Amino acid sequence: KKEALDHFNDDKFGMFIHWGIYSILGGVYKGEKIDDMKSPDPKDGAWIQATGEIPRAEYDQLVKQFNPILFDADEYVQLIKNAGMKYLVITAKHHDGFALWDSKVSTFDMGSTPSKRDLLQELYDACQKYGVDFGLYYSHNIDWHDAYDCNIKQYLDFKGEVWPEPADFTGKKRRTMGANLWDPSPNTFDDYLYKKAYPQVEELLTKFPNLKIIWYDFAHFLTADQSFKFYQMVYKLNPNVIVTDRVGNNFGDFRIPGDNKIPSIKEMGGKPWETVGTFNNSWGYKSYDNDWKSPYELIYWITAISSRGGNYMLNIGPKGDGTIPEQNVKILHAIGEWMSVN
Ligand code: FUL
Repeated sequence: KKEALDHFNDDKFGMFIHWGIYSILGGVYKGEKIDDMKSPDPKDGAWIQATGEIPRAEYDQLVKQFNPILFDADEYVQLIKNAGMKYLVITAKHHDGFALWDSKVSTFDMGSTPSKRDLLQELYDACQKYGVDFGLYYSHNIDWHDAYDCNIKQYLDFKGEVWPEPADFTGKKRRTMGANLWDPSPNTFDDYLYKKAYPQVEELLTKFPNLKIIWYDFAHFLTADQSFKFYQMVYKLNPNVIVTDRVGNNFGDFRIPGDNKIPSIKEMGGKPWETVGTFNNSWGYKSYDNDWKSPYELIYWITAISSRGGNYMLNIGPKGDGTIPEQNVKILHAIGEWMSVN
């Protein structure tokens, strides 16, 4: 583990990729821009199902439309390399529950799309070819497709409160989603864990022997036993894979301060850490979010973070067809130029 963590720490700069069936929508559903304040992450295109309260059966239809014929793994990895990035982490499964590979335990997956391609494998192979470290994001707790009601119930029981708390991510008070169980999954949480989440994590670790990172996220409703099991199974399957502390309950190998947050060194308590950041205000593709950070701002983030000893993982949200928004490409080229002389 120590070696794997030192290696990670030396990587310094990486690319986060949020990509899934939500990318087809680009933040727009039935002609409406879905961008209000009722979801915990209202600005995120990857949250469109929750923010837009799209029923699961309707959302499922996107699977049949996902056919990213323009995706070119080599182009992605070259872009990463040229920008001076050393690793990537891509969303194998985000909160909507869609698996970006052909999963044996779910039909809500790449295998049910019209595409015959194995996108994660293509990206993994390109990473091996160009010497870029490959990691996977996996939403282990939140799964709107197969575990939604239980997340809510668990939390209500636990805290005696509605979910989410009307906490304030953005400076504005937002509506609480507590009463709004928009389309609960009938699954028990144990069903979800044992029939979907644990087997899928195992699938991924087996499929990608040179995997470097499992990026678990958003463990707010997990018990310590559940977090530990998610942590331990990665270790047992491949002890060289490092895990985010968002696995929950103080487990994990490296720390993630809040999204888009530069922490003080003291806050990180001597552990390796990584800041994850957006280019605009969204993780998933959002067709109308043009609030791009400039290359200058991003160079500030890179230097501020690395001077504090952390890693910076900058996110792109590819479109449903597999192309990368033009502005991302331009800015990454500019960063690459700066990197090559510094
Ligand atoms: C958060 C998620 O809710 C966002 O959608 C995104 O994936 C970010 C990196 O982490 O917890």
